[in-house]
Amino acid sequence: MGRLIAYMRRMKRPILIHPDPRLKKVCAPVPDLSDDLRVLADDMLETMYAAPGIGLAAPQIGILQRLIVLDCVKEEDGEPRPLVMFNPQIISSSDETNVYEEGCLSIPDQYAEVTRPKVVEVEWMDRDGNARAETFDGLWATCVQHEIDHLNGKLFIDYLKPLKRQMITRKMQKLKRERARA
Ligand code: K1U
Ligand code: ZN
Repeated sequence: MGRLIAYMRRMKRPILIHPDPRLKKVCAPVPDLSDDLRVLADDMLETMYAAPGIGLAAPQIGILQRLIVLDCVKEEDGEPRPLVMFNPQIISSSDETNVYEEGCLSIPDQYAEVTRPKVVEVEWMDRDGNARAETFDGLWATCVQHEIDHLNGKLFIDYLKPLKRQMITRKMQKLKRERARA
């Protein structure tokens, strides 16, 4: 696909809401980069910024491939830092942990504290096919772990006690019924 057509096809995609079997699947590695995959990554950034969110994983839009996007620059006047990661892998994690109140675009308006390693080193392939590695701390570390969990069929509510998880799941089932009726 030509660059112009790839750009013109950029669009926001609908985000799946939990519970959905596609959000529980282990995603397949991306074997080779293509223009279609670059369009997908751009669409995911568009979808993430519009939500608004600080991350998005391909299974959240029904694509079961190992691709995530993130931008944790929260300041209104901050320079955006969109990251596109194909086949991201955590290669080391700190013993020190961090507690963050997480949300999820597939579980709207529900937040809960999750404990994760404070610092992680991640390797991935970028939008241009280059191998990249970086150490992330704070919110960036939390977000990249949350997104990689999505690629393994894991949601932040899987870290919660069963009763709390069940309560949130029931709320989401109700939300989906209401949205289907509207
Ligand atoms: O993966 C997702 O569902 C996106 C999720 C990422 C995330 C949030 C918090 C902790 C870890 C990972 C979100 O972006 S939820 C929305 C959100 O956190 C937010 C939205 C607007 C401004 C700031 C944050
Ligand atoms: Zn999420």
